[in-house]
Amino acid sequence: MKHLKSLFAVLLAAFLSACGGSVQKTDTTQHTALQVPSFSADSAYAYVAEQVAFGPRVPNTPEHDACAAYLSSSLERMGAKVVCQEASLTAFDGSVLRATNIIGSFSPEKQRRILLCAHWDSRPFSDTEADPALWNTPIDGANDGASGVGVLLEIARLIPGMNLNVGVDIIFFDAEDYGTPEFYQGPQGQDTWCLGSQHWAKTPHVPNYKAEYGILLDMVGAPDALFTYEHFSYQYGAHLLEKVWKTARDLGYGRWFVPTKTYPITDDHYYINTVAKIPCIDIIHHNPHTAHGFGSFWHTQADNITGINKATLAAVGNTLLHVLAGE
Ligand code: AHN
Ligand code: ZN
Repeated sequence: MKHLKSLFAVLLAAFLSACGGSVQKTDTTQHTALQVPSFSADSAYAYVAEQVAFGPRVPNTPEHDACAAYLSSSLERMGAKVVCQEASLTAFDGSVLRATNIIGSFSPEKQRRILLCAHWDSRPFSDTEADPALWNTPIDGANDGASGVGVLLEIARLIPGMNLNVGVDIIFFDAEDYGTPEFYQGPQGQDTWCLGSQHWAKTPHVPNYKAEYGILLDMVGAPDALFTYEHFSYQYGAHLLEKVWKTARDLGYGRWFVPTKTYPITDDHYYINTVAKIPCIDIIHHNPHTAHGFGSFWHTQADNITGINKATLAAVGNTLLHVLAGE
């Protein structure tokens, strides 16, 4: 009898794990019994690799245009209503970039909305390389660009099964990483980074677009990524930062999400806060040991697929899924 009972328990456990493999109950310390699907790190990694396989996604190149088509069709396949916002944007050197912000909306009829975003372009320069011969070589941007988009594509895949109380808009911003290179000798312009988000913040895809808040992902793929309370995120969204970092810690991701305040970074979220007036935080890799404060791969040839870690993608993705489910 005792043996029969334990056999039954084993069979039951096997049955539950086979049938409930993609659904994970949150721990009982939370008051709401949320059903949150589990984020597939393999799937997110594949989305990163697929972007990188196009080659560098530098505006005005065929690789860039091919990736735009891949991103918009992916969002559509996942059930989003997709808008491609095209614009001609002027770069630091006066060149004109044909840029496309790609917006995927889930439950567009819902009033309460959350904005999730990342940039999808990759940098045309490797200007932090020691060797000047490499400065004009574009980067793969596996981390700087593709990692955030890969996490958001996996979230997009899962949203239709989640029965959320909020609508979600996922925006892939273009022309974030075309900012003035360190070696540039010409006149120094203002606001040369984040051209796609600056355009969207001034001219959103829906007139008077509002979201309750936004979360930007930037460089969320390195094994040793540290996510801290970046200054502008804290200034405009301290409460949201605390909620997201607490969610991460409760899920066991405290090794990545560290609640210490760090200096300001001009990233896409800056314009979403100051121009679109939507409180938006930045989950961005901070490294206190480099001169520029980012990972050592930053704007170098080392920013390729070998620097992408599935566990980091999962930490960020599962945290976002739990935040969304809690709204
Ligand atoms: C500046 O370096 C001014 N901003 C960093 C924004 C960035 C570049 N994020 C990724 N690449
Ligand atoms: Zn960059």
